[in-house]
Amino acid sequence: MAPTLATVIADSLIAAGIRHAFCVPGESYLPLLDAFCDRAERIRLVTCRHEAAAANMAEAAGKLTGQPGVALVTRGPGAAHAAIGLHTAQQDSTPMLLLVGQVGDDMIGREAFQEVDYGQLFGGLAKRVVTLREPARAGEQMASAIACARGGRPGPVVVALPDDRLALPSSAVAIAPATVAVPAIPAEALAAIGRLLESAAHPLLLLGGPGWTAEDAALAERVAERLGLPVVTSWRRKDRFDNAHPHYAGELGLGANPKLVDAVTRADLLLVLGARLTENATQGYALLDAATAADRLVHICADPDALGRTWQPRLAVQAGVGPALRQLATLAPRRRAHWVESLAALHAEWIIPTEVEAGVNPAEVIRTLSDALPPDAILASGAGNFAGWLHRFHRHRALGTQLAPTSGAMGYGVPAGIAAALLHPDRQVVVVAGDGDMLMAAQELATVVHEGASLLFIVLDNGQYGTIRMHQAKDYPGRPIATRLTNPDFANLAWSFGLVGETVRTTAEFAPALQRCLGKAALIHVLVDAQEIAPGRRLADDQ
Ligand SMILES: Cc1ncc(C[n+]2csc(CCOP(=O)(O)OP(=O)(O)O)c2C)c(N)n1
Ligand SMILES: [Mg+2]
Repeated sequence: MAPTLATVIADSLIAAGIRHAFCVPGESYLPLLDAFCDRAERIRLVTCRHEAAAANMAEAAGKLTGQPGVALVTRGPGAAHAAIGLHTAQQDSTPMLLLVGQVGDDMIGREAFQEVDYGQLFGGLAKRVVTLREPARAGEQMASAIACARGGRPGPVVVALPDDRLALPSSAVAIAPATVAVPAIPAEALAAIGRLLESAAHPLLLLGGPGWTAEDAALAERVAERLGLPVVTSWRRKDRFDNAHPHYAGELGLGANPKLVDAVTRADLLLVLGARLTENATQGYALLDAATAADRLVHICADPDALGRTWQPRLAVQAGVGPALRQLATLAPRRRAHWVESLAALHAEWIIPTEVEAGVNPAEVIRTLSDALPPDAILASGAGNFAGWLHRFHRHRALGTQLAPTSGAMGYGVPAGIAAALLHPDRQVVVVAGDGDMLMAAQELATVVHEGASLLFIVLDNGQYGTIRMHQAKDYPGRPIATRLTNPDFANLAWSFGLVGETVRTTAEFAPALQRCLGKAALIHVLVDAQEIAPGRRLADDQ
């Protein structure tokens, strides 16, 4: 078939090394859908049941591959549904492309059927919004959009597709976008960091952010060992460092270990690598203040906008994670065994499973799961108090094993896990969801079966939007409202879609159920007592 603007788009994705795209089809972009017919061997088009899920799957694929994750959605309603994936890609700094239909140039501006101004709708979410209207420039614009999504601080790019242009013949060639080399730490700054590390008694290394490779994660271990540094990971970036490594001290985020927070507050040098200093990682911007930042913060980040954003560090360096780690590994070795061990001990104590007064113990469930999984298993979750057990008691052992939105988006874990299972059919994928979280995306159980994916869903069902209930109990005791939920029988729901379903009513029932479900497309419905609101904590009031 002769090349068209639409075929150049599909070929541009392939040229960039993208192997999966996630869609809900729409009549607004039929020529592009059609282009996938002849390219099925080179790029797999996954059919989803909701655009939020397609966008979340694309975001997860972006996280896992480092290439932009691609979602294709129809104009207007499809675009509006997909917005949540863009928000997560923005907050999580994930490269992503949203290819979205648009009304034809012949009628744009009349508020035609499903017309939306994407510049206005997505202006605050996307790094760039481009419209492909000139067939001869399609190759250039696609490579540029992909380069934009990957470059600097990665993020989402929206590509609008006017429907009267897509089938036009195109002379453009699909071109692979350039890879931009990330800067290294300038020699003077490296020497200054070396001096600060030399004189610090209680320094800490805080890891996070995008752009990590497996080699970087291995190098981070060498750097921590050589420089005598305890390691803390930023919120929902636990897979940047082996959680079983003797230098690992835990995660800074919502529900962080108070003793760890205290230790970070007391550290005389905070070496932040790759991470932005976000609200949740900094405990509501309370970890530092203007004076202490100027004194003890060293911030290395590829994104210049993250440097000096909230505090003015002693040293702020624009450098990529990989080059920075290679350079830090050349600094003079230092031993701080007591300091490292004391923080590791805090962490070891923190991950001892907490108790419950009633019902299944989610801490034991996660510990059992964590012990049973191979180190490369991928864990996906959305938002809710249930994630507190997952993040605290599961040990991530390798990079690319955590899919959790720093945007706090409910409904993320289900599609993210499905994307992971499709990208890595040889690895065990587990979605841990709350009852609220699960039903924001349960329609995608159909996608699991339709696409032949194999993954396990664990639903921690406490019959409520527990997080909000917890806040109500604290701020409005005795006045719960809008937080109680009436749920389906999740095991039966799973069976009805064609998955295996199990129900677990006691802690002891979980391990055998898990053994029966690993390696299959399955769901385990775990009934949790509504009063057990967080690890080791019951609701403050008794309603
Ligand atoms: C898309 C979205 N909507 C609403 C919220 C607000 N919110 C945060 S947690 C939560 C409740 C989560 O319920 P569930 O998944 O059952 O987990 P639980 O807290 O009960 O463990 C809500 C409504 C959100 N974070 N994201
Ligand atoms: Mg719940």
